[in-house]
Amino acid sequence: MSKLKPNRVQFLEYKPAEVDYAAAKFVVLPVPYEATTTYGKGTKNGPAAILSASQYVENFDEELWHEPCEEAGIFTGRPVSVGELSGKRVAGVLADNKVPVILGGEHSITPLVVRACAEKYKDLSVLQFDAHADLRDTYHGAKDSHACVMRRVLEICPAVQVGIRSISEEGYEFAKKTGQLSKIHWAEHLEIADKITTQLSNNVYITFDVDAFDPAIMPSTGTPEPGGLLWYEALDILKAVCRQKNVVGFDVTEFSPQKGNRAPDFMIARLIYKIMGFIGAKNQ
Ligand SMILES: [Mn+2]
Repeated sequence: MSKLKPNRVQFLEYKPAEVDYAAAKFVVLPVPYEATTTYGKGTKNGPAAILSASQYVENFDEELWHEPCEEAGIFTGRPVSVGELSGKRVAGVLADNKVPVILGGEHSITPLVVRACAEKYKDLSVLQFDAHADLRDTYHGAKDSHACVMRRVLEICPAVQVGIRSISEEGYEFAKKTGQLSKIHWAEHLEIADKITTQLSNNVYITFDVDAFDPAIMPSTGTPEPGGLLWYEALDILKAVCRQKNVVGFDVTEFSPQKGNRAPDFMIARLIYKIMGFIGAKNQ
């Protein structure tokens, strides 16, 4: 069993002394990493803002009619560096049969987590929520840029992309050539959740770039795009996937909190707890 120290601020209103790694199903790892963001900055402040907002999230889920945190257990570890993330940290959590929940930080951390998940779960696919296809091979000379995330992921396992409304010519040509185009669900013509689910394998990792949401409800992100998902649209897809598939881990990235606007912080805290509830509900 991994020996992780609890973070001072836990997800939801728990004190560090009240959480138990051994009994937890979900292990939250804050990764306040920011190196390649290109437009708005501040995603390194994302994890702390999410944890802070989560203190005010109601434990009881109004839709599931129970307290997911009481049934599954949530442990929040201390902030993790990218070096630790690419090392054994996620692998250790997976080896303990827990679901890693990664709080970004910029999106470029995702391939590191996907690689660890793919080593444990052979039949893995990735479900990406994002405004951007992120299919460039390099961006500003870097292969590990946040604009190349899904290109790196596709080197590891298949992926389905949802909410997309921005793609480079290079990314489009790549998607056309490789057949990935059929797995891109454009924001303007969002498929029903079941269509998306049929393209996924049984073991699924979810990467949720918060700019998938309409910037009207999610302005707190570095590269906002007009259009995009609303709250219930996102939940419908997540619910279907979590109920029909084995979701082995997930991340939420590119969240850059803005001073004076707390609604997006709270929405992301609730999004994370919703996903936990949907995953937990499946095993009842
Ligand atoms: Mn994006």
